[in-house]
Amino acid sequence: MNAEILARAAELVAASQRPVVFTGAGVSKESGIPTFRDAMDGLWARYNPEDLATPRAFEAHPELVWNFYEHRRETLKNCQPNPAHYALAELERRAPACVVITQNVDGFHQMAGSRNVIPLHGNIRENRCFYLCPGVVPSTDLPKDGPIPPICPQCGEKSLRPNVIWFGEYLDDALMAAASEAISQCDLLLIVGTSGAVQPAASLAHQAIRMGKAVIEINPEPTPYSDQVDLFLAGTAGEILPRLIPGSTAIS
Ligand code: BV8
Repeated sequence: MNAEILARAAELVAASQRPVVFTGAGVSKESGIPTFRDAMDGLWARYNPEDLATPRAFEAHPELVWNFYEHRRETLKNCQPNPAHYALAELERRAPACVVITQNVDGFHQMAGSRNVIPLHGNIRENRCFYLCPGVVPSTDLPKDGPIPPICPQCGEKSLRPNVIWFGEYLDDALMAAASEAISQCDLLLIVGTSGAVQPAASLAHQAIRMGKAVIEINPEPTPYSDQVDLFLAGTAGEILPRLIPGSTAIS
């Protein structure tokens, strides 16, 4: 890591009053969560997540898709937020206007202490009725036996489904509007651990670039953003963020 680039980035972060952080699966990699473009493991090796994370796949193969999410929830049980998540929570303590816009569904930003989080793609720890019953059912409250997928306890008819946004489903308008507004108001955007492949979320970083915001990207690999940002820091989130935001403590 080039010490000069790192020092410049640390200066921008320290001076920022309204930072926004746009995160993807890479920020959770050092927690032990495979990214979307990592090869799937074991039983799931032959599946592409994007083929399973769709309403059509759920309607055609409800048990397979449900078990795909149960597998991911099981993985989550053995994982914790990593220093990258804690550094971003510390950033919010120093700059209370800080907003984290995340594509991730693992809830680790919130667990690490970030409060202004916009979870564009939902929360894998919750479920909702496949039909339209209101409310969510935490995975911890699911029945231990009975049909797979479980039946919605409200309508008693339709299956429950993970409370995430699948490919081919619209994002919540209010969340996208809040994310776009945060980008408009920010004085610095950090892009951390995303390939920028998934729309319309990826367009938010392009909005900041178009608006001439100061933009720093952290990723071990270059992405479509990298030649348009002010500073590209080649490295991992868990290694770099604590150096940009020193003093963050993991909440025990
Ligand atoms: C929609 C929840 C309208 C589910 C997810 C143009 C405009 C609008 C839509 C589209 C469009 N083009 C195509 C579309 C359709 C589609 C899409 O974007 N497809 C892509 C694949 C081309 N978009 C949609 O369907 C969206 N809906 O547009 O509605 C509509 C309606 C009907 C018909 C058409 C359109 C909904 C998208 C939401 C999908 N749901 N998650 C679940 O999790 O199961 S997205 C999923 O991918 C995850 O949330 C993940 O976060 C996200 C994005 O990927 P990344 O986070 O970037 O992860 P990735 O693995 O790609 O990259 C990881 C990066 O980390 C890499 O760069 C790597 O180098 C880096 N890294 C690795 N280690 C580290 C690291 N970085 C830092 N530190 C490390 N240690």
